[in-house]
Amino acid sequence: MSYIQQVRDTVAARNVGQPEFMQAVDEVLTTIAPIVESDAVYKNNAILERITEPDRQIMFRVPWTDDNGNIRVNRGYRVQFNNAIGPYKGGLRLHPSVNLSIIKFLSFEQIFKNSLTGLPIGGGKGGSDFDPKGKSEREIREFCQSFMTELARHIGADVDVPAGDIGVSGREIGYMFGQYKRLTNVYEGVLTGKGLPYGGSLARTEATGFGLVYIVQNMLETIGDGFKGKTVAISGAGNVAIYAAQKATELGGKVVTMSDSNGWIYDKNGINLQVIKDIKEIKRGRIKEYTDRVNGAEYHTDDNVWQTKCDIALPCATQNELTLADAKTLIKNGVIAVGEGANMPSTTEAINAFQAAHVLFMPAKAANAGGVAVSALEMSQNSQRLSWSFDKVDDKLKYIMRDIFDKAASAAKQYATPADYVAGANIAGFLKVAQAMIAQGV
Ligand code: NDP
Ligand code: 2IT
Repeated sequence: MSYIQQVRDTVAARNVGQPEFMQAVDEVLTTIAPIVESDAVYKNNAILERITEPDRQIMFRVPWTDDNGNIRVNRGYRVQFNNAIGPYKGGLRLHPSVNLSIIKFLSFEQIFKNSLTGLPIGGGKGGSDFDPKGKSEREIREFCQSFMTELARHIGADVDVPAGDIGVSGREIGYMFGQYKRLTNVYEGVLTGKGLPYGGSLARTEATGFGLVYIVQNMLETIGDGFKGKTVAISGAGNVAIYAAQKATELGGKVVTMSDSNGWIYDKNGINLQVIKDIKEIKRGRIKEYTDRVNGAEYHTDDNVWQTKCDIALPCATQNELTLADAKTLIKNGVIAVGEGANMPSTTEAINAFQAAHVLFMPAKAANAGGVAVSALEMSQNSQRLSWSFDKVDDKLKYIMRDIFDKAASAAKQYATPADYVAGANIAGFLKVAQAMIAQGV
């Protein structure tokens, strides 16, 4: 049995009932095989056994009281996966679907994504099965404070620096930052995605969506193309989706779909983002309201956005939201490029179908790395006690996305198949972390 297969079987036996985590591990192990099999140094140092086992997994009780005075209990998580190249870094997700498998897959992916950014950040992720939907401002604040009361003892500006993810935006980061400061009496860049008045970075809000569009544009340029004149389907209507839609539109694309967990909208004239921002960022409403405000727009609850004919597809909602059947529909409708704004939004079978059909495909670890990259720039600004202009951060983001593209493209060419950015991103991300782990001993 090959070393890779042996490790894969051990990881599967040790993590029973964690399908998302195994999906992420399988993809990485399969694609880095050429590297690992070409040099005994990885096996001799047990790099695969080590890189698939988190440094530590923290699970804790989060008690809070609702507006009716009932005591409620959620489960909190922080999985600190790997700090070979920097402090653990990665978001916090608040969603009822959160479990250990989901946090572990996200944390594992973060190792390679963060490595690709070229910045000194390790891999971590956390969150809770708390459902922010329909909660009052007071309930959100109390939950965040209770969550941080335990999390605070495990994090720090040079230890582990959480940020936002699904259900966690500037509001939640603010409450958590305030509680960390009260508990520790330390004013430090312990969280990123902070508000601008207290250490947040300009362009962090935009970074993931903008970065996604920058790297997809880089990928399209390899075939002499770009966003201009293209029809773009986007899923989700949260932080990543909104700023991906904004940049895609700025580059001349027409975004015709967005969605939330209840349904999706189609606007043949191109989505009006001011309306979306008002519904989602200000009123925290449902996407259905778009049709009340924009003439001619359609709202659907059957099927999903991938039924729409488009040139470019940007899944920006959640894991496994784009299946083999969706991929086949997109391919049949002539899709040219797919860029993953969400983490692991395409199933393994969907990715295989895109690659077999020679659709340009940029995987999440590369495609959505702009968010965490600007988080790392926020850490730099906090350490320097400076704040940079929007344009300075945005320029750095563009450069970083181009660099990630180059690294993934050249690793694909050298070790796998040209334009296989899945393999390229995994290999390039892995090499740096593996070298650091070997250098630092067992
Ligand atoms: P938000 O909470 O801002 O938005 C999430 C969006 O996706 C909402 O429209 C939400 O709809 C929808 N969604 C979430 N879960 C589901 C689900 N189970 N089924 C259907 N729709 C769902 O999150 P973000 O935009 O920050 O995150 C989106 C994706 O991008 C996630 O995969 C995240 O891990 C990834 N990502 C985020 C980064 C960031 O900087 N924020 C960085 C890199 C990746 P509803 O409101 O109805 O729940
Ligand atoms: O998945 C991700 O990269 C994020 N949610 C952002 C993490 C961060 O630390 O900014």
